[in-house]
Amino acid sequence: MDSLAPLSFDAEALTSGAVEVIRPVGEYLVEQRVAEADIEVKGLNSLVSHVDKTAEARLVKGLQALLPEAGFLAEEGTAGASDNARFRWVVDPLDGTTNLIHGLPVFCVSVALVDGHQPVVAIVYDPNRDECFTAWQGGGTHLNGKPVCCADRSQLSDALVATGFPHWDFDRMDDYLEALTAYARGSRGIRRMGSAAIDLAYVACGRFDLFFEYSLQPWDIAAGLLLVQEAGGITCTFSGQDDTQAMLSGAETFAAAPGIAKEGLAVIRSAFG
Ligand code: 2AM
Ligand code: CA
Repeated sequence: MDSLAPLSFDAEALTSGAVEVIRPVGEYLVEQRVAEADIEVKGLNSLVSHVDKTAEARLVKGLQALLPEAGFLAEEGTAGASDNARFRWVVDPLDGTTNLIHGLPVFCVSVALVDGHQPVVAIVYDPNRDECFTAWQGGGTHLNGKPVCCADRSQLSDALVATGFPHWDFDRMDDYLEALTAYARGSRGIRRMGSAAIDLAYVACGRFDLFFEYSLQPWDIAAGLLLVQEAGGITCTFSGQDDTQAMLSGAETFAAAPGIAKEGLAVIRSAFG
């Protein structure tokens, strides 16, 4: 159950402190080259290397010092799960691992602090473009310190749609392809970056108008959800539920600029319904 009690810390100051921890980790990522021999396979198309693990250990150490009472949910499991803590840092040390391994400069560090299931602080740092997206609850979304918001487009036909192709869970592939077909016909175009955190950050700053993907993990989307919410966008499940627990699971992620959310969600409902 999500807590409604006031936060026991200054969210803006905590965001600034977290950025100081995250930036050097992002810079570390761009310096890395990963040899094929160093890659471990966690599951189908789920790759990890010493880079992910080193980055995560550095993040956990730095974030732990900022808010000692908070637990962790981190992709590589560095700090262990801490289900009983009210606050948890949800950490993806390297979102876009496959891109980094292939030398494609599209990856980021994604960190959120969640209160129950609601993200209250979010940072997505793209070290390749030195773009730091931040948000804290009630404070709006910023890109390198400047306020940003979702696009003001009002028709799907003018929208740029982002998605992630299914890469390990193919159960809903037919529904997914139906949605992809409808967006290909009905929008300005479709992009696939390979980092859900960057996709959501781009919805938050108006570069993308809509993002959808299924079977993600909490660390892929926790920060990005708050970035979109604080930028005036809509976030929900494929059935349109604004349910923080369901959304944070990553099972179904839909995010859109407010003016096209209804039309965009109708496509998803029809395809996945
Ligand atoms: P990761 O790099 O942290 O694993 C996009 O589809 C999302 O799925 C990304 O946020 C990415 O997070 C995750 N993902 C895992 N394996 C992937 C793969 N083989 N291709 C693309 N994305 C993958
Ligand atoms: Ca990820």
